[in-house]
Amino acid sequence: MGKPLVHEQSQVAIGLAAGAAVIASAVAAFLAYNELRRRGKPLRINNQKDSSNVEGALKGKHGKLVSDLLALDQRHLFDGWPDDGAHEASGHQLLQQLQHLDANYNGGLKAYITNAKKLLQDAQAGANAFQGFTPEVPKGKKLTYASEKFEAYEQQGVKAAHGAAFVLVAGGLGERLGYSGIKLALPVDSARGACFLQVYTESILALQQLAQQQKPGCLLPLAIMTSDDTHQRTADLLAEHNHFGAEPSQITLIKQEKVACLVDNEAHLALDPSDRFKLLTKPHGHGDVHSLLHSSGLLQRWRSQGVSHICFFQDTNGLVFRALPAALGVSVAHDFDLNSLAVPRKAKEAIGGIARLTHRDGRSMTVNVEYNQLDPLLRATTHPDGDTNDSSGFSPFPGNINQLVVKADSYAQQLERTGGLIAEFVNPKYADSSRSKFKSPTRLECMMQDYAKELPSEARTGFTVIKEVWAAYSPVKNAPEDARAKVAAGSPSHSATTGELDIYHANCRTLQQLGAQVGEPDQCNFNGLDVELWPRISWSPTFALTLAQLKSKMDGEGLVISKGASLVIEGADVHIRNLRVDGALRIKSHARAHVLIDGLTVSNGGWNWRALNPDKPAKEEEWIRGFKVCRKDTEELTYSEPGDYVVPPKATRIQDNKAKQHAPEQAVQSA
Ligand code: UGB
Repeated sequence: MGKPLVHEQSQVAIGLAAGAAVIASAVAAFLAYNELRRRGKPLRINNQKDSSNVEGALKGKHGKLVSDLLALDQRHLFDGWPDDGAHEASGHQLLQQLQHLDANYNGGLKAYITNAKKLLQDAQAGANAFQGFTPEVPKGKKLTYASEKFEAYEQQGVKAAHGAAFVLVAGGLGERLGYSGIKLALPVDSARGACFLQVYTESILALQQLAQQQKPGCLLPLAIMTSDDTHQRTADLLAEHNHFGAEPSQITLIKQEKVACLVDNEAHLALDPSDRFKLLTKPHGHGDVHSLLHSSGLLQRWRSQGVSHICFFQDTNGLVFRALPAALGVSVAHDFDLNSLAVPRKAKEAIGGIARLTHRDGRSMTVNVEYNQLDPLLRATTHPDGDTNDSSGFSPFPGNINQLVVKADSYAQQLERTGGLIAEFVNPKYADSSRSKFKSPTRLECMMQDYAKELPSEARTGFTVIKEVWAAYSPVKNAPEDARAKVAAGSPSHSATTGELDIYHANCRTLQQLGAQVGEPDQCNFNGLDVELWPRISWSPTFALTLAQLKSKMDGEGLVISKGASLVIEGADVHIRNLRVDGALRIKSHARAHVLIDGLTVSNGGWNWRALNPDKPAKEEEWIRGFKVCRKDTEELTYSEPGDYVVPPKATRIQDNKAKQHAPEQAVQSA
């Protein structure tokens, strides 16, 4: 069967265009070749007799790119190619990689190298990226976690959630953590054992269930930005777990491309020391997320589906959804185009500081000043002592935790204008005082939060500080050794150890606020870090995402958790009226199983978080935490069928008002 004519015509058109491009590129290559000859630049690509490889490359389909690269002083890429043709395939591999990098950077490699030269020169000269700006402490919304105000915003966020979409940036390598897998696959806590991607997806589904009360049937979309380092493993993790209960169509992976590494201030592209026909590349930073949402058409699709707000978050903050609904509420209440979540920040902590910057010319903006730029900026302007704590024990500049809520309409307009491109920076680690050598190759990067810098002055930008760091932020970023060094320098460790322990801490503190009696934490040392190990309480987002849900399902005053105890709750319709745990209890129930715990006491050997013995084998996830969990005894309450369950059964005879409210009316079964 013949192809439709229109298709054939377009193929011809493409063929003509391609032919023209080949001619144009050959002409360009020839002109570049002559230009180089005229300027006396040697075109020979090795120091031996032959230049045929570069000439071959110049004549081939990558000719234009090769001539551009030669003109950009990148001759070293072709130096030393053997002239016997033995490495033709490898040469081809390098040319293809160059072509790929060229195609995936706005303006191509020419723009990349030109931008890099400028930024590297500025960095070498120690140029101040905020020249002309004076920083001051900005004014924003400050919320006490679990206060009435917090809850009111949280409820407002829940009401608006039917218009929410989520974006998780997860292209980072996790090099600093020293973990070989993807960080999204790490367990958030060992008690429940669910990984970050599971907890994030379940949180969105829990919010979706609440949102469906406003808009029946709505599905909240999630985009995950991956990179070559994380893409396949993220896709596999989702596939292996049936997308953690989400509709596959709800989740879209958008892959960012890497950029070439640079070896020196002249922006020479870095070849892989183990393969001279391969360039070293690295991720370009989380700022790529904006151009990808634009170029993939996803943002437009979401808007046509009624998305009003987009919530951005990062790969390893297990507490992110404790504050995100309230931040959405703040955005809606104040009609913010951009709202950044923040927490109090320790001076020199490796999170950006939010500052209001006013330029000599009168312009001003409220933006993140990244941690490596804040100290020099303060020293050069208003704070001669630099980035220091004030009498509160924290820096006066709130810490950006990179959870952003943007209004979809103005975001789309902005991306239409800029293509989602974000200003880049370079951060080489120098090996010498004259800043002429790098310790290792660097690359250009861009940051998600710098979107704020691109906004017009009339944009409504704000930020929301959650006053208690423990309630909203504990990322998993640093390997044990670096974590110890951070603590020694007065900063939080942001380690796998604290990432887990802070979940228990937050849960215990929240339950205490509801009136529960919770045992004291144990004082432990894991991986050389002195830490507090609170009772190991963990619940799924389906059990409670918001404070209102937690209050409706948990009667704090009826809950007693002993020192060292463990409690894990999974299930949407579990209600706890009266429970005492001195040991380990795990409750797991079907979405349509109504479970009431009323008058249960659990006493058993429980679970123990034991510091690792360096001479005994352990899993990588355990090494980075410094402990393993020994489960001696567990009381398991599992309800895999829909129905009504009361535990212990005698609870059905309790005739007080609460019991009447919760006790099932029909069949009552025991566990
Ligand atoms: N990421 C990508 O998706 N692609 C990339 O190319 C790089 C990273 P890091 P960083 O936690 O609160 C940020 O490396 O950059 C993803 C803010 O800039 O963990 O040191 C990566 O997978 C800082 O202001 O963080 O610092 C991860 O999910 C502060 O907010 C995310 O981007 C700090 O995070 C962050 O990458 C923070």
